[in-house]
Amino acid sequence: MSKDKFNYSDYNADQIQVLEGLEAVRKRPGMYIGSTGAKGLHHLVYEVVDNSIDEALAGYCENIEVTINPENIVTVTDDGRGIPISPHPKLEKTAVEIVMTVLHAGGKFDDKGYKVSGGLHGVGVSVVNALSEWLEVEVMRNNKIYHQRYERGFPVKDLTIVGESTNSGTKIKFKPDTDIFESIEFKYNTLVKRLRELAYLNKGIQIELRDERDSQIKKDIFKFEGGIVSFVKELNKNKDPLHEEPIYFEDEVDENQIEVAIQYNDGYVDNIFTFANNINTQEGGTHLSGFKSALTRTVNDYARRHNHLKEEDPNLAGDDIREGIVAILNVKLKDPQFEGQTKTKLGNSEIRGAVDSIVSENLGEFLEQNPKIAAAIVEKAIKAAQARKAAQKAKELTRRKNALNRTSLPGKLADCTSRDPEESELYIVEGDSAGGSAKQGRDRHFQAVLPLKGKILNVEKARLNRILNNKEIRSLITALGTGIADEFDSEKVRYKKIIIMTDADVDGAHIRTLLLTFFYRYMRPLIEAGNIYIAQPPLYKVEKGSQEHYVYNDRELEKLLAEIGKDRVSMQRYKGLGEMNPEQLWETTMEPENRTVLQVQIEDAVRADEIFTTLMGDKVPPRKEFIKQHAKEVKDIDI
Ligand code: 0RA
Repeated sequence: MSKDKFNYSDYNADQIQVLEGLEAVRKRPGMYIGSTGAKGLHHLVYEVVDNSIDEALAGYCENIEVTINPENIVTVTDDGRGIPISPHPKLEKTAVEIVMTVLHAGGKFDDKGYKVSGGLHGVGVSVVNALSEWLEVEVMRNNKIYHQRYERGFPVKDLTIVGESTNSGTKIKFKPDTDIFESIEFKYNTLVKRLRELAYLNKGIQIELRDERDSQIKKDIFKFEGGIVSFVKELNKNKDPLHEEPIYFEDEVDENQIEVAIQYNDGYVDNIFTFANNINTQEGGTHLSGFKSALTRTVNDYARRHNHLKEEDPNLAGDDIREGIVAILNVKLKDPQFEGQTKTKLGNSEIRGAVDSIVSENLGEFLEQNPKIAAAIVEKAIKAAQARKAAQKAKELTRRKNALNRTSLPGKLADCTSRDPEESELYIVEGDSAGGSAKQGRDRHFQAVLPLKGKILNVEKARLNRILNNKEIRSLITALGTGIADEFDSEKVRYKKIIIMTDADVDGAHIRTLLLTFFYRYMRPLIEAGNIYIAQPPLYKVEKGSQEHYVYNDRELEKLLAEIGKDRVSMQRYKGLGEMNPEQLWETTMEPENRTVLQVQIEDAVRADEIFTTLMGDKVPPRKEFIKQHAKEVKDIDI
């Protein structure tokens, strides 16, 4: 066998591998980017940006620019070293072509051996290439500009020199493939959220976003010298902090970087956001558990040493110490292991101890050096502990002595006969009159109804003991069967569908927000599991001759009237659920075959927290601003 022939067949085998790799991505895009919906589409941008961020973290890049061009063509530019263009000794291709066409090739050329992107994305730019109608890469390196074009992943010609430049960097321009994605319309605000978050998590990097699709160009520049300290301040901007400057420290253990920023406010909820390699670890993990145990131990140690706690006092509980905390825990590790349902739970066991020791050491030192702040934090935790003790009795009232015995259920609950949570539904209904209709109209085999009188308490403004003094909330907890606070157990939920049904007016919207705030603050796992829904009662009943139509929004109404004409039409606008008789309520809003229910999801925990604080907290100006900004949307919901 001649040498040439040998090389030829070797080259061929690699070529086939590339073909198969890109083919696999195009065949099952969901495996690589999660979905072919909006989420997957935006992942393409994050994937490219992640590579630029890695280049910045290696110390070679300061500016990243993302532009949405007309026709949803995206350009990502950075001023890093530029993807290497040298021919690969074995594969007979340039390095840039390998990065663009071989799955997970990025790291192969990496001398730093440290890649931050991972987990959800971190699949490599080759995946973006495979899923793009076309992609063009431009590399500035060695005083030259190199260019190559690909179509659906395959190079249409070799890398060529197209000019000269004394700068260095990479520009990747791509058009997502309409054969792959449901829509290729990029959402500016979705990109804003992620790019801003990246700028917070990687201090000093400037990320610019431009939208040039309209003649009116939109543009934002994100750069935070303060990094996660700026992030924490931003999260607390509508709250009253206990101390002006966030507590901040960073350290490195075995090449794992750990940084923490903490600022307490005078509120009652805790907000700890954790990130691993720039990924929001929504399901927590080892870094979070290390943080929590160090925080609890360190504050208790301090409180004892400085006699805030007497010898006979029990330790403060973790929940008490976390009341009012806003914290960001940002770790970057060499080899992240992501677990959990959504792959957002960090699994690396070595990071638990690393975070624990860094937090106890640095936080301990901070408390010793800042006795006023330390006292404020400890005193707040002591008050929280007292309130928790006061809530104990009320909490017991929500605990059903015997899950099989229905006599301990609230009197107002019309329970269903089924005891299988999988098929059971709970309608939480505003007012006794609508509650009455729902009770009569329901299918009692699997539908339970709990009417709530008036407004439930705003949980954003009260501690647990006061919240549990509220009868409506106690009924709700008992009906759900989950218990509350440290006793909360989502496995015990008696209904897998919990449907909030309120009137289509301002009061209804308020009650719905109060309930959602309660679920978000105290029963978040139910939201995360997709158990919470919002009923969609019709807004109008339109009759013409013997025909009856139920209409759910104004757009639908216009469409219907255009179809059936406006004359001899009689129209009823439902102001409340109570105006519908039980049959109508069943047909339009409760019958599984006909109804629409909206599943409540937490798209973005940072944003959700901000919305609840703004809407339910006690600062008026930001609420006014929020309502002003969203007035148009509000009008659409409630005319
Ligand atoms: C492989 C190796 C090196 C850099 C890169 C890839 C790189 C990739 C992208 C993607 C977007 N921007 C990028 N910047 C760099 C190391 C380069 C060297 O050693 O000179």
